[in-house]
Amino acid sequence: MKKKITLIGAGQIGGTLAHLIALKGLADVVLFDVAAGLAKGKALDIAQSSPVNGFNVNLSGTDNYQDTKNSDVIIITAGVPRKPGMTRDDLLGINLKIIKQVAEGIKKTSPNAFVICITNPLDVIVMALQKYSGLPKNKVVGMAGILDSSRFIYFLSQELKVPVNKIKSFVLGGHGDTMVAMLGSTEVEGKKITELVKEGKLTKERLAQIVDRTKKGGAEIVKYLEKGSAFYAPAASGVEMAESYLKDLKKQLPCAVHLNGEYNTKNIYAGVPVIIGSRGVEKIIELNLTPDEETNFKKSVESVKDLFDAAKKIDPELK
Ligand code: TXD
Repeated sequence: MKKKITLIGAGQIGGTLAHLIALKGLADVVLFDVAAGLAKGKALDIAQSSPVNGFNVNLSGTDNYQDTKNSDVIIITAGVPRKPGMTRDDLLGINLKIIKQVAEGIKKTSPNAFVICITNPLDVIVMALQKYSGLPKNKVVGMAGILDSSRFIYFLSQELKVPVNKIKSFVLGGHGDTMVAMLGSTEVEGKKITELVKEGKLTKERLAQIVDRTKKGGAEIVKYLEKGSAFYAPAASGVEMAESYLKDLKKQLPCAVHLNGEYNTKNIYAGVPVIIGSRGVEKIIELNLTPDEETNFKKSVESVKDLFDAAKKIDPELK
């Protein structure tokens, strides 16, 4: 039986998600958007490329939640992206209202879906989505860590002239300036990056610059594009999560998930390594953090908590 993925938001990321899912033949796609024409037009356009690329999935567009019912996966990008000079947090007010509408729309029509939220400010929006929808915490996750980790690995590969598949690393914590690059577990061709620094192959200063560029990776693209934000790498990251769920790949992926004591953190969403399989978030991997990583992770969680307090002021229902 063909699986069904609904994409709530048919904008830059939503359209790219639809195209990637179609090219991989992963599932039938329903593009949902309040701008119904955008959803219908993109669905039809991608469908018309199927003879060229040889994929065989159904694509449709709609602004009616009934058309999205019984989805296996829902990927949410509904919301507004940043403009130059804006922080992700500046999007809170408007995107909180939007995610409340989306939660209402999906909770009855797809109660068993694996829900991947991409809308910013990610950690607070995904937490609000879970609260508004009441869907199981292990089935409502945020996409950010895969994107941040991918940016970090790419920058390292450019610096060290090493293929990206020879570098292992990930970024944890909130999807913001406080995100934590896990240097203690970063390996380049099997060697710890701290060894490369000792051997003088990479200076501490240069490594710090690369970490900083990763934190600002989104803003760098927003500056170039002027209108809109990154969408190819975010879409690729969302598809990796959907695929691990649909094919029960049990991949270990950095995702924003509900913590209930793990990493000494309770009742907040933050980016940590998890196993994604057919039951959703199947396991939260608890790493031994270096003292630096521990301090930075705590700071990152604090910033998510502060922003969630702001969200509760906007909508007391989130209490
Ligand atoms: O790593 C990450 N999580 C981030 C997330 C990476 C990049 C971008 N990030 C955020 O994703 C970005 O800050 C935005 O909040 C979302 C979506 O970014 P995108 O670039 O796709 O924005 P677009 O192109 O504006 O698309 C948003 C669509 C647009 O077509 C609107 O009409 C639609 O959302 N929209 C809605 N759809 C459904 N329901 C409602 N209420 C709604 N409101 C707007």
